Order: sequence, then structure tokens, then C-alpha cells
Amino acid sequence: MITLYHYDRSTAAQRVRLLIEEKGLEWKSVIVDTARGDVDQLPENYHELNPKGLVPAIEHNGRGISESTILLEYLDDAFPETSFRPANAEDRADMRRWIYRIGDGVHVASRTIGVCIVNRFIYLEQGKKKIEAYHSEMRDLVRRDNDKVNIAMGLESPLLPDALKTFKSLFADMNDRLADSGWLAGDSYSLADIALVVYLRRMESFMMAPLWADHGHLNDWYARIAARPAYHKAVVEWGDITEAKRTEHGRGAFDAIEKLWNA
Ligand SMILES: N[C@@H](CCC(=O)N[C@@H](CS)C(=O)NCC(=O)O)C(=O)O
Repeated sequence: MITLYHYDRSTAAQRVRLLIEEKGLEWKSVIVDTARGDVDQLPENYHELNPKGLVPAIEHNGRGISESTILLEYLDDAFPETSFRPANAEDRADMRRWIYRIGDGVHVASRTIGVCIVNRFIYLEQGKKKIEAYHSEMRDLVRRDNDKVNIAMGLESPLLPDALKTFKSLFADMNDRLADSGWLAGDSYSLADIALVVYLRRMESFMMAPLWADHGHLNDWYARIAARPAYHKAVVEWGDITEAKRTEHGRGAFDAIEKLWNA
């Protein structure tokens, strides 16, 4: 049995839940949600499972494993009955190249956009002391330093323009690829699709979807994945307790974001 440490709206957790549901695996849920700035939510010894203190992490066969993209490959190896990796080496390399982009800027960019548009308001509500404690416990120092700038400067953050550019080129590249093929790697639904689809929902949650309304292939791909029962179970049913705030602050930020997107 797999134990997954996660919370509802975490994109990194969503991709792991999506693979678990696609494979029909049995799992136990443990919620670890520090994302509103409350480090007391971290279980004692959690860093043994994930040295960065983030979700997701799993316990399986007495071992702790973290990093969502590694977890996708781990689960595909550990439960190979239905594999979500293409059969040939070239397509597997393509799959890994798409997934690599997550660690190579995309996930950090998603965090920057989220903190600049919404999370900063959630943190400011918590008060200075709580957020200082939250930052002092953060083991990823780049994340901590980026957060400090993004909380202080919001839509004026110097990190925001490049974060938006990262998503603009990711979505354009995905749309181009999907014009030639229904899926990101090879000719079937793979770990690459599972890994990246969560960012469509995340960016949409900030009311930004009009910015890529002309990316028909990307939007069609997203709709096809969103219609899968596993996506419903893994993403829709878990929901997002901050959805109302994302909608409110996303609407308020749209003009500024659109300007940066088109710059
Ligand atoms: N590289 C990590 C990133 C994990 C990560 O950023 N987790 C976020 C949620 S998506 C988290 O734990 N947030 C808690 C917090 O912000 O306090 C992975 O892919 O697993």
C-alpha cells in the first residue's frame, strides 16, 4: 500500500495522484498542507521523507520517496502492469525532455506567478511572525528568497516577467507539438502528459486562460485529459480550498498579466 503525503491543490501532488488513479492503485492519504504559510502543519520527522519539507512524498515498502517527477517514474516501475511510458527509446527521450522542463524553470515559474497574484495576500493575512517562522523553516533557499521578493512586490516583482515568458513558450511549444500528434511523446498518453497537464488548470485558476485561447491543439489536449475519470478523481474531486481567492485576485491582476504576457 502506498501512503501519499499531499494536499488538494498542489500541482506536484496532482500529477502523482493522477498517475495513481490512472493505474488504479490503492493508496492512503495523509494531508500535509503548509502552503498557506503555517509550518506547524508539517509532521514531526517529515524531512526524513522529503528533505525539502514539501509535498508530495510517498511511503512504499518501508521507504520514503519524494520529488513528483521521480515519483511518476518510480510508480511506473513499481507497478508496471499498465505503463505510461512510450515503448521506444526516442519517444521515451521525448517524454523525459518534456518532464525535464518542469525542474528546469517551469515549476519555479508557476510558484512565482502564484505568489505574485494570490499567495502573497494569503501570507499577508497570516501576519509577519507566522510568515517569518515559515520562511525560517524553508530548506529550499532559492524558493525562500524568491518568495520574499514576490510577496513584497507582487505584480511589480522583477521575477514575474520571465516566469510568464516561461509559460508562454511552454504553452506555445506544447501547442506546436500537439498540432502534429495527439500526445506530447509518442502516440499515446504518457507520463509527459500527466506531468504537464496540471499547469493548465493552475494557470486557468488565475483567470489567465484567454491568453492562450488561440492554442487550439493545447486546449483540445487539456479537454481530452480533463474528461478522463482518473483526472476527475485525482484533481477535480480534491478541489482547491483557495479557488475563490485565485478567481478574485486573478481577475484583478488580468490587465497587468496580459501586458507582461504580450510584452
Ligand atoms: N520539485 C518538487 C516541488 C514540490 C513543491 O513545490 N511542492 C509544493 C506544492 S506544489 C509544496 O509542498 N508547497 C508547500 C508550501 O508551499 O508550503 C516536486 O516536484 O515534488
